[in-house]
Amino acid sequence: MSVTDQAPASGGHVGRSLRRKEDPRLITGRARYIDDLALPSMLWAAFVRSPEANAKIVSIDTSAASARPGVHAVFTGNDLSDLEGPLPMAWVPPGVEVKNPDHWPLARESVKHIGDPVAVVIGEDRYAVVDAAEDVSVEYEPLPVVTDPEAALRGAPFVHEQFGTNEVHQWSLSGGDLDAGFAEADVIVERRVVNHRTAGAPIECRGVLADYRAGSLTLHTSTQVPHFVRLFLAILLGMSEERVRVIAPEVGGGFGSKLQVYGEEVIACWCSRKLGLPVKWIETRSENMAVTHQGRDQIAHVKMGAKRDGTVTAFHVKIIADFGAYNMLLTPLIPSLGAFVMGGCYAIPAVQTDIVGVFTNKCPTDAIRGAGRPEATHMVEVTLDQVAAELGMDPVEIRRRNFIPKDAFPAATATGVVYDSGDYELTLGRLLEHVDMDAFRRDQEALRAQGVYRGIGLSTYTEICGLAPSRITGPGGVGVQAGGWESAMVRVHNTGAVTVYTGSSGHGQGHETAFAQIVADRLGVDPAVVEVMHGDTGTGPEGRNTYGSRSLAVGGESLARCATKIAEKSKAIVAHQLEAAPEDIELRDGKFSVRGSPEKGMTLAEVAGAAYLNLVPDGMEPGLEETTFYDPENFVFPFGAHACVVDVDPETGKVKVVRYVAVDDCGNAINPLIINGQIHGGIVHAIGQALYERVHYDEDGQLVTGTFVDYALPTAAELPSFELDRTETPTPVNSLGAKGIGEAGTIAASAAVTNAVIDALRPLGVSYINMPLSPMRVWEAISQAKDQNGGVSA
Ligand code: MCN
Repeated sequence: MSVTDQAPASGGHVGRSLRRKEDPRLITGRARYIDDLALPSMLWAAFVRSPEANAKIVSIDTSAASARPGVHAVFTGNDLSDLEGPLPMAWVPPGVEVKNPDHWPLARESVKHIGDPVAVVIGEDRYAVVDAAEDVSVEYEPLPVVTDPEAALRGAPFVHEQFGTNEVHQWSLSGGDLDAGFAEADVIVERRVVNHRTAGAPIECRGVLADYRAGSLTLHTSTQVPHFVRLFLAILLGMSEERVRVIAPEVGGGFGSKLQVYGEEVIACWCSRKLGLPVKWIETRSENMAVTHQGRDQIAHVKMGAKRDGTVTAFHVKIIADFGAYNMLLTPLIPSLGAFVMGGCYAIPAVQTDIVGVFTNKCPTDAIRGAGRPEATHMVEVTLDQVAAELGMDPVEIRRRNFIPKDAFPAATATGVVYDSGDYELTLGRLLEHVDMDAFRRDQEALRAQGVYRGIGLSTYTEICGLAPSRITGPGGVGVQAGGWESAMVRVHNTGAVTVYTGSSGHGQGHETAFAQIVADRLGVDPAVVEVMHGDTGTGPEGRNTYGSRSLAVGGESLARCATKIAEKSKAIVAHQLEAAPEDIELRDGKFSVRGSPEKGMTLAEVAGAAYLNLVPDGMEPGLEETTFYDPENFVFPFGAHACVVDVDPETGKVKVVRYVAVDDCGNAINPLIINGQIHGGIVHAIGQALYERVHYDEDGQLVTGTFVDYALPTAAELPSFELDRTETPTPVNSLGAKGIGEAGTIAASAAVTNAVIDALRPLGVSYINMPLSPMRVWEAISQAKDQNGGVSA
């Protein structure tokens, strides 16, 4: 069942399930991705990448490659010595030492992971440059490799010798009296929770087309963050920022992996400037698997204490976070994002998260959908079920006992993070209307008698999104070197058509539709005549782009405020034209009309006509265009309750998801259809991690899962149709009352799947298991439990 088709109470466009405006071009092959773009005299780039996971570069011989027909140049790291600096890492938390080795776009003296680029070949033919790259002869002196983060923390070999350690940093967030919490606990549960490494795996791999001409640079790149890329290109290339334009055309998914400033972007621009011709590079899938940043990869030692009645008294988490070989844009920040919601939706009086970042000889990690919050949610939700089992309590009951009550909002957690709004009983209650637990337990019992091992798992989550408030994300807060606002510009044309510019940079989320709905309602027009422009730094104001489910709560609110400014100006113009008082003008049925005399009014087109004919009140500027920068006071905290039902085959260990029910609350809905799409994608992402996907390196640092044959992505064939429902608890943080939804499914689902598998396996003596719940891992856990006659397997 779904609430998606309910009409909104307001009668406007917001709250309606409009079909996405962008879809016709996307599904009829009319959209333009990087690989559809070509420029006259365009050259192609191919990279020479390290086959070694850790090695000194002894020599590079480019002569054979350079001599090939059509090759214009071969560059190595030393050729790029005029770059103004290495690739950026933008997290500088006050008082925390972060070891940050220079990370050059082309390796200079050594390589630190498989795929590290050592040279680039530029030539006329897309395929000939790949052949030529194979002719570049690189002599490496292999060095000892470390891939296991726990081993890396114990000592040598060191990924970066100069530090004499593999530890990147330590960071903690705590609140409440942990010792007292554990002292009053009747049970204490400790587990080792492994959240393995995953890939972003977008449909479109990365790609760039750089064009430097007449002192200006234009880069087309498949990115989530064109404004960040422009800033760092200007800095690294020593150019004035207004001479750099970055355009993200259609982006075929990012899932966090395109929230980055990548070396290939810098190199293509540098080469274009050097050679005076456009340069294009399209990433192969194998490259994407090896060198596009990956995510998760945390090992947590969790400890939760609770009283006999189920009240959780303390939660302590120690995380070892595998950062791979370098810090990328936000690498060390990612586990900290999880720490902000480590207490989940529970009133836990003492919570502490201690994070240690570690270098290993693997591809760097950074934000992948959820970025730290899926890991935290997994820790708290799985551990809570373990505590419930220890106490012989029902998983529903233990959650209810610990929920932050709805009248406590805005609610400060133990760590001082203030949750904006929530009603956790509401979403759980709604979930239980869909899932009859008593009936499920009876069926489960009956099925077991027939040899079917069915289990159910819950995940009641809250997350932190709407990544913004500068006071928290900026240098004075957690230390990202960027303000957290978002911009908007609304331009009403002479005819009343509207073009809006947003600094958010959507790449599959449906912004063009949802944002048009918001503006349409504030201006009394049809969303069809509202065009949403994004992803081009050459148009619209400065922007902060798309990640952290921020676009609606920050970018959408910015647009709403901007449209309200237009509406206010329109009212003043109408009042002037109709000789009424501005406060008597209301927007009603698509017209700015005089209250009480609906026949006396003007449409937006008529207002725009007056504004451009300068028929405006004395002292008012002509035209109908406004700009807004909006920086919220707080994050927003969506929440929900998910249930997963699985069948486990005890003979093979294969897990099948037979039912998935999700009740989410992202505040007021702008477009329920889009919300459902986001939740669908999010849940699949997490089920993928729980059951199938794992980036795996062997001990020598070789990537074992370099293709989609080895890295298994779930498809519709493996999954049931999801059952979605929604409640609406508005946030007081913004005027839309809306929170984010882009990552919620991913944040919630892996714990629900894992708890379901454990529930199914309990009769076989398995009480705990870590992801990925592959047939082999599950089968081993069952066998081990049989041998031990019941016990914990990890
Ligand atoms: N929305 C809504 N009502 C709400 C909340 C959201 O109608 N109350 C709509 C928004 O208007 C927007 C969409 O839902 O159209 C998602 O909005 P939001 O939650 O603000 O998230 P963002 O747009 O900032 O998207 C970022 C988020 C992240 S962080 C990742 S990663 C991710 C994701 O979105 N990557 C995606 N969803 C993705 N979807 C696609 N197709 N491709 C990706 O790469």
